[in-house]
Formats: sequence, C-alpha cells, structure tokens
Amino acid sequence: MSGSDDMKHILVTGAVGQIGSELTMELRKLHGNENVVAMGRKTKPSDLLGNSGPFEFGDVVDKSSLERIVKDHDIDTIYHMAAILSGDGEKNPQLAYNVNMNGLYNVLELAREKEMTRVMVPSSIAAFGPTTPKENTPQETILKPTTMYGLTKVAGELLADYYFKRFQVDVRGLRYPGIISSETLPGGGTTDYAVEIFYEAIKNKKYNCFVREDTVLPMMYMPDCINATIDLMNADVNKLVHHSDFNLGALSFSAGQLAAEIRKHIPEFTVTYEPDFRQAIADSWPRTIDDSAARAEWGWKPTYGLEKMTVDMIEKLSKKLL
Ligand code: AKB
Repeated sequence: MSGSDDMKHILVTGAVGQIGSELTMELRKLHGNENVVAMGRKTKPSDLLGNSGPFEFGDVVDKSSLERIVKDHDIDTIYHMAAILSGDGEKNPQLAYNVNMNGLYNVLELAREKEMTRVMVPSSIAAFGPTTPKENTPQETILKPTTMYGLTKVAGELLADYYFKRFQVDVRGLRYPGIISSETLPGGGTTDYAVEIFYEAIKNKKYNCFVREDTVLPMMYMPDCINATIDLMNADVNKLVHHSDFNLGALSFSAGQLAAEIRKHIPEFTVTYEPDFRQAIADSWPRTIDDSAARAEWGWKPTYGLEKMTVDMIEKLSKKLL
C-alpha cells in the first residue's frame, strides 16, 4: 500500500519534543486537526499544540495507557517519537533503556495486535560507533555504538525489521542526524549545541560550546526532517528494500564552521569551547553520511544547506526572541 489514504487516525508519541511538536502540526495540516492525536508524558503542550487538536497525557512504558489512547481514538498509525537521547541516556542509562526499549516494544506490540496500517520508529546516527567508517558512512556498516541511546537504536532497528518480516507490521524508520530547529528546543542530546548556539548568538552574542571547535557531525534542518519523515511513511512499500534503518544525510559542518556562518549575520558573536562528557559521544559518531539508499528507494533529497538554514534560523529566532 502506498500514499496516505490508509492512515486515518494518527498518534504522535513524544509530541511535545523537538521533532514531535512540529511533526504533529504538519500531520494535522495534512490529515485534519482532529485526526492527529498528540501524546506527551508530563510537559504541558504549547497552546498551539494543545488547542489545535486532541492531546493526551500518557507514558509509552505503560502499555495500558497507550492502549487506552489507541482505543479511544481508533488509532491506525503511530509516529513513535518518544525517546531519551544520547546525553540524558548517559546520565541515566536505566531510564534510557526502559523508555527506548520497553516503550518501543509496547508500540510494536500494539501495532501488531491492532493490525495497524503503519508505524514510524526513528533511529539515529547514534546507531554507529567508533569503529564505523566516519566519512560517507555506508548504509550497511558496523553498528557497535558505545552509548546506551545508540545501543537501543540498533536494537530498535532490528526489532522493527523483525516485526515487519515476522508479523507484517509496516514499520519504517530513519537514522536522524542532529536536527536544527527554531520552534521547540531539543533536550538531552549531543547535537543540541547546534540549536543552543543560535539562541545564545541572538540573545547574548556569545556561546560556550560543549564540543570542540573541530567537531564535525551530520545535521539537518527541521523542514527537511519533517519532509523525510512524512515522505518515507508515504512511500510505496513495494519499492522499499530497507525499512527501519535508512541513512539520512543533509548537512555536515564543524562547530567552528557553524559559528563562522552565524558570525556573517551577527559579527560581534563570540564562541568559547569547553568540551564536556558529550565530546566523547560526538567523537564516536560519523562525520558524513551516505544516504544513497534513501535517495534511490523513496526519493529523499534535502533542500537546506548551511547558508540557507542559518539565514532562516536567525530570521525565525530573532522574531521569537527579540
Ligand atoms: C542526540 O544528539 O542524541 C540526537 C541524535 C543525533 O539522535 N540528536
């Protein structure tokens, strides 16, 4: 089945988070506000998110709360965005294991039991590790991450593919790079510096960066992230060779290059570098990504480069913060 006609009632877990909040609003535009249920655990949704369509509090690790929401809203499609990211995962590995593994298991089991149309299960560049080739990281490569987050992402990819083959649950997933956005701040990740730097540049004209100046990581601007997520969910399943583990590339730059790009617009902006525990995480991840499988199988193509993304971020955040 291809297209989105068979996805009628959608649930977004982690809907108050960085990607979930913007994804929910885009899905509401596409499918109708009342057909897209946003779910969060504790954080109060923004007025926009909370008032534009249904919102439910629930916890992905509690299968009964998830089941109630699925039943009440007749859910046939889940975008499972709830996760503990790399930095927070190292602070509390037990929590990361519980949310990322048991939460995913509950979502996949519900999808199997209710014979759902489709499930989106995000993976990440965190699935790679220090022994993975760092440049042009191939689709098929060594997956030996050294973080709890990364470990749950590898297991999640395998579990999702298992559900596709064994139970015919149509699960799809992408290895997200760091996501840069102006709407909702990321929380608990290693790539968060690439968002924080914009806020601080605009508000205070200075930023103390928690990774080294020469740290290069794969990144992506939110509009590309949303398009990729929705396009993969709408892709013709018959054309997909991969399912839950698509490499996704867009931008790759060092912290220093990003600072220099911002300085073109805010000349007085200064950055100091004080690497913390997240430096080791960043050093274990790729620098650039080979996303030819995503391009060939469902037509992935990013639209934002470093310059265009920086202009848009500064424009949007200046309106919001100044
Ligand atoms: C993180 O930094 O943990 C996330 C990711 C790359 O998955 N943004």
